[in-house]
Parts: sequence; C-alpha cells; structure tokens
Amino acid sequence: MSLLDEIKENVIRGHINKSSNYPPDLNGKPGVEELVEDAISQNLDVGEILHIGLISGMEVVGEKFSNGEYFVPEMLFSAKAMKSGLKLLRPYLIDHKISTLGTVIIGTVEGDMHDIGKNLVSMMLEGGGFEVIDLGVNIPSEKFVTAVQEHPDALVGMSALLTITMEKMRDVIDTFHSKGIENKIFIGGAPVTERYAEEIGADGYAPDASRAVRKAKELLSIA
Ligand code: B12
Repeated sequence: MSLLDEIKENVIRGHINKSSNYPPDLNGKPGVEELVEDAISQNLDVGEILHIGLISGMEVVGEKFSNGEYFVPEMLFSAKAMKSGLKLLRPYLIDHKISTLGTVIIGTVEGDMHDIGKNLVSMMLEGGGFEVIDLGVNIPSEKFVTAVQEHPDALVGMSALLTITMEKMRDVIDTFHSKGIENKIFIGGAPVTERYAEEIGADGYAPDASRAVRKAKELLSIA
C-alpha cells in the first residue's frame, strides 16, 4: 500500500496517531499524524497528501455514514484524524506573504459544527495572500453583521455542510440587505451549489478551497 493510501485508510479508520487506542486493532501503529509527517519528510506533493490522502479518506467516511455503516462517533474520530494531518500541512499551505490582498471574514453558519472544509478554505486564502478573520462554527447572522461593521471592506465567506443549515445563509444575506450592508458574499460546503448561491443572492460560490481563492480574487477584482 502506498503512503498516500495508508493516510487515506487511517482517516477512514479514524486512527490519529501511535498513542491513540482507537481503533483498538491499530493501537501502537502509526496513525494519520505520523504518516503525514513521513509523507512530508519524503517530499511528497502537499496537494497529493491533501487530496489523495486526507480528503478522499473523508469522502469514504461520508459514504459509510450515508449507508449506515458508520455513526457519529466513527465520523468524529475520522474528523480528528483528518485535522491532525491538516495541522501538519498548514505551514506548507500558507506561504507567508508580506502584504495582504484583502480581508476575508469566514464562518460556518448557525446550527452547523462542521469546520474542516472551512478551515481548509481559510488556510488556502491565507496562503493566497488574504488576511482571514475566522469566526468559527455555529455563527448567527448578528455575528457576521458585527464582523463586517469592524471590517467594512471585507469579503464574507459562509460555509454549511447540512441541507438544513444552508438555509441560514439566506438569513445572513437577508439580514445584510435589511441593514443596507453591501459586502460581497461567497459561499460553499458540500450541499451548496452555484445555482443555490444565485437563488439566495450570494455573489459567488466555489466547490473547493483552491477555487475559493480564485473566486475571492475575482470578487475583490484582484487580477
Ligand atoms: C466529518 C463530518 C462530521 C464531523 C464534523 C467535524 C468537524 N470538526 O468538522 C461531525 C462528527 C461532528 C459531524 C456531525 C454531523 N454530521 Co457530519 N459529516 C462529516 C463528513 C464525513 C465530512 C465533512 C468534511 O469535513 N469533508 C471534508 C472537507 C474538506 O470538505 P467540505 O467540508 O465539503 O469543504 C470543501 C468544499 O465544500 C468547500 N467549502 C467548504 N466551506 C466553504 C466555504 C466557502 C466560503 C467556500 C467558497 C468553499 C467552501 O471547500 C472545502 C475544501 O475543499 C460529511 C460527509 C461529506 N463527505 O461531506 C458528513 C455530513 C456533512 N454530516 C452529515 C450529518 C447528517 C451530520 C449530523 C447531523 C449527524 C448527527 N446525526 O448528529 C451532525 C451535525 C452536527 C452539526 N450540528 O453540525 C451529513 C449531512 C447530510 C445533509 N445533506 O444534511 C453528511 C453529508 C454525511 C452523510 N453522507 O450523510 N459530521
């Protein structure tokens, strides 16, 4: 099995590191943390570690949850394992730029606790030269309002992973309109589509973190 396949497998199994005793049969064996460290020290491409190792592992976890093979605890271990790998990739995804292209306020909408995708978008935006103000998860409309009042030129990014919480994006946009706030807004998250973005009046949508950077530049008219 290749190192990238091993990373993927350990995300699927939710095995964080050697000292983690979940799942019991992998106790004492290298987990996502050690395997990602290895991949980095072997100079494997960071994009491949991210996409072929970590993200594709998480896709399988989603499928297993959908078909009833996994429940929330399994998903949670996988999320922790994935985060431990992302933490190690962070310095490679963020190339420290001196001047910033602009500010992006980002948050996961109210009722939604998913933050892996949002964190990845934040990292890629920082790597792309933006200053990122990450509000966190479960963010109600008022918090987005306060944040744009503090950063009037910022682009606003909203993330939602649940079909029920994506409707909160519409609420934030409606609140902005009712208060005369004109900051540009872009949205993303697994259930979100370009069409949905248009329907709720968002200015943009991106399906993944690298296209989020391109979309942010486009919305802020940065060549
Ligand atoms: C990990 C996970 C969890 C973890 C989250 C941990 C964490 N800290 O994030 C935990 C265990 C907590 C969890 C809980 C739940 N989850 Co969950 N979860 C997932 C899972 C497996 C992976 C999500 C993920 O991290 N993907 C990897 C990242 C990299 O991808 P991403 O988030 O899509 O982000 C990318 C793009 O979408 C985009 N993007 C994301 N945000 C933004 C923002 C902007 C501005 C832009 C431009 C782009 C962008 O760029 C990102 C990077 O490329 C998904 C399945 C799936 N495949 O999506 C289910 C999934 C999202 N969960 C689901 C469900 C049902 C739940 C629960 C309701 C389960 C329950 N019964 O309790 C709870 C809800 C909790 C809550 N209130 O939020 C369902 C949602 C179904 C639906 N359509 O609504 C899914 C789809 C699983 C399934 N197949 O059924 N979950």
